[in-house]
Amino acid sequence: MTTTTEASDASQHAQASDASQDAQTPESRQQETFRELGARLSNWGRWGVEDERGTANLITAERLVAAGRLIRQGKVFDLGIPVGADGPQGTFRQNPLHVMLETGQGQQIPCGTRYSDDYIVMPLQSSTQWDALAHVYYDDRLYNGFGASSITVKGAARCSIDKQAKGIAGRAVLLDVAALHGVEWLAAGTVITPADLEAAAERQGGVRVGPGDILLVRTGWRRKFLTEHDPGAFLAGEPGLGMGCCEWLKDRDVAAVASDNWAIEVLPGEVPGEFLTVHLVLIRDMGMTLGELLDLEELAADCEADGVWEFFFTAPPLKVTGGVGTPINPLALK
Ligand code: UVW
Repeated sequence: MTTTTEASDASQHAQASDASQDAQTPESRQQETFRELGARLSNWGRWGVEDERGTANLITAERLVAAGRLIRQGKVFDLGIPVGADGPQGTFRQNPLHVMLETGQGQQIPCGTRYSDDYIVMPLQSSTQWDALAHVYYDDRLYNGFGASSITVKGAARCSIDKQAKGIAGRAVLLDVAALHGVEWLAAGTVITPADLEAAAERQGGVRVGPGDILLVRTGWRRKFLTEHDPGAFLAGEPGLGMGCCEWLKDRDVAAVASDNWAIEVLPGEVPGEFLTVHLVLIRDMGMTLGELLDLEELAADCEADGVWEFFFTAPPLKVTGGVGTPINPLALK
């Protein structure tokens, strides 16, 4: 249930957005703080005051049917990184720990039956993942105005990942920004701008990114890890989306964005002293779920070879009750 304060917060945010839109000029946009940008691009209230799915709502039945028609060649690409000890974590998150509970050895079961079982201990953010809409927030408000007190040690009562259980699946487009610039990977700190996204689309035959689409952005950062096997260098920074891309995504009504780096956004960020501001605007203000640590290498090579940069994409979240993220193994189907 939404409290009155929360509902009125959603509507105030929407009004602030309208007012701020009227006042914009190209010059003042460059000066915008992330709070102002967030207010201008806000989707609070757009799908109702109780909504916890955000831009996933843009994947309509009609768009899903059209996306299904993109499966023409029977090719399957799995975009998840291996879930195991050799992953890119090692600083504030650990790699998944996989432990065998049973190997079959020493079991005494009639008729000789033996079985193996296992379990896994992992941060939900340590492998290929979706961020839930409860993953980041500021000023004590989550997406759609829900209070930050809805996140406790028991999990997120609002905007948790299980609220996205019916998605995310639909038409996806890969934009290869590393290939656009002719490099194996972009350097850490490289800001991807709307002009880069436009130029990548142009280089890729003018592929269109439109309403309800899932956008995959390749920076080459996965290839860097596969080449160097250096979690420290992988996590020290990254190339990624700059703040300007938030408006580009909103203008196109993109449903979700995912990348081969660990935070989708450029790090260090564009404003010294600020951290994860693209996350804040996309997740908290626009209600957009972010996909991180995807392996886009095989898919990018195939798209380059056949010139087809659009496909059906599916990456169902685990229904972790109250979870603020989920491991996924996304599939791209052509
Ligand atoms: C943080 O780094 C906090 O989040 P993410 O895994 O979404 O990049």
